[in-house]
Amino acid sequence: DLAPMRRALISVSDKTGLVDLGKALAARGVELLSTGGTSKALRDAGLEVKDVSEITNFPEMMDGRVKTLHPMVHGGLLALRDNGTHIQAMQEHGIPEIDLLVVNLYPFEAALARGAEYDEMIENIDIGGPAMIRASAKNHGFTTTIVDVEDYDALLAELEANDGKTTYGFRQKMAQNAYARTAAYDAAVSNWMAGAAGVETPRRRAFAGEIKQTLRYGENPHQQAAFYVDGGNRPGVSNFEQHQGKELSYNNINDTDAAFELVSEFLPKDGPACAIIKHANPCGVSRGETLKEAYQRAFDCDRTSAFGGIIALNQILDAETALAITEIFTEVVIAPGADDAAKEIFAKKKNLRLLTTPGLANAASAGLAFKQVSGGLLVQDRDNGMMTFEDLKVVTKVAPTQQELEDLLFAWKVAKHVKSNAIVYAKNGATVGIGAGQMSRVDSTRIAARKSQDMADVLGLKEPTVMGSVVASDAFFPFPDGLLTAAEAGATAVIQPGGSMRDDEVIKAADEAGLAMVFTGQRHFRH
Ligand code: 93A
Repeated sequence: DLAPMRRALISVSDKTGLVDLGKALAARGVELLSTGGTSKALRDAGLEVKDVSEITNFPEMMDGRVKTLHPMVHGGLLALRDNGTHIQAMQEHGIPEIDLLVVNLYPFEAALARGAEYDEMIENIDIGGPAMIRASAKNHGFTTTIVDVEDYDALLAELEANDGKTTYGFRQKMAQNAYARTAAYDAAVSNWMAGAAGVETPRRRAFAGEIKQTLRYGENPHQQAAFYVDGGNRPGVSNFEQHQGKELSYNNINDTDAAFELVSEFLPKDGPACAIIKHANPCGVSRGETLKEAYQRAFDCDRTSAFGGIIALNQILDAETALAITEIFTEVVIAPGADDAAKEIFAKKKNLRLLTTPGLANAASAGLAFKQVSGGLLVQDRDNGMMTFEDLKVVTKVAPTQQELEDLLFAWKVAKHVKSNAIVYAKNGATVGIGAGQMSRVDSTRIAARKSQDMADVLGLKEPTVMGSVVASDAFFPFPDGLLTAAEAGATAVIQPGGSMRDDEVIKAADEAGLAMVFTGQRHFRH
């Protein structure tokens, strides 16, 4: 059993809660040791503090680069209190035992977020802090290591409940958190350096995450799950504000991410857009003169599948759109804001979750995407491929009309967010048939057309909406069959990457069917 805590070393960059903590510890008779800025803050609050430099007999030097890196400090953190030779060494050198370490690190991540210059980034790499954290955490049999301001209260509660001591379980838990913190810190440094040095595929890569939410379960109820965020500031599912409704589930988060990333392809300045997602695939995407129209046309692509879907909007949710959305059951709505009238309408639907984000995500931004495979991670650049009119190459005798061109690019953007094999029919800025996740491209082409026929039946239309549409294929048509299926369904123009061995055959078939076709030269597989 340990003696009650007698000495704490506190060295923090983020001074939040520092004075209260210092006072509470002092009130328990805990002696405070500290570094420059931290000492000053504690002293200014009227507390008695000993400077680390008094113990090391060295001044803080080299702009603070060397302040706690000393055996007088590390000996006190690392010494085993039940080991004769360790105790002897402490006595011989007058090393004070440190029972509690409270450290938070130089704000490297904050410097990264504000885009600081190289030299400033370097100065924000904390060396002494992580060294102490790792030493103290190793010695958790005897020392307590606190690295998060949010744990100050838990520490004080622990001392209160245990006569001024901490339990082994508490110290162990804090040590685990401490190592995750230094790992995340070094991951941030290493990933920043990979970018700064232009290392494209670093031999080693560090990953880290911080819990945002424990989840009731994973993809299925027998799977445990939690949501970890990497501290990035990309607007979206990692930094939404939830206004109402139950907690998000694992599948909700996955689908909401898919919905928001898709709708973020459509800049607000180009007009309202809406995406409805089911099981990570869109079942309707549309632009509109108004947000309500965008929603309704997205809904009309596949009303059956849209039930219980996730809706993403590229503009602030207004009352008329909110009203239209509440006509059926929807799991989640995510938008870059919602006005008060819209919030009032949603308030009546207790189960509907409304999430707002600080803006849209930048579809063109660089970043990494991870996929777990047995024993490792596949890492690639996120698919930020963008296509403009100028990039398209017309390969058929007939060229697309202006309206077709616009729809082709629209369908192409949607296809990028549909699981392969992806086929997307679109007309007048709205999808009219989506085929996703099939092993055969021809099947996706057929399924999408059949969905359009189904909707024509539901809406009481004479002909399926796919008549006179354009079609996008996420990868090339390896044979003419898929393309001909689309033509039979009623498509008049095609967008696809091209690059098949049989491009000639496919182009010939398109010409014979009177289709216009453009090649993008870029593929959008999504598996
Ligand atoms: O420059 S350091 O890497 N060298 C050190 O020896 C050292 N010791 C503590 N940074 C060091 N620290 C860090 O100083 C702590 O991790 C903490 O973030 C900060 C607190 O400094 P101050 O008390 O002067 O505000």
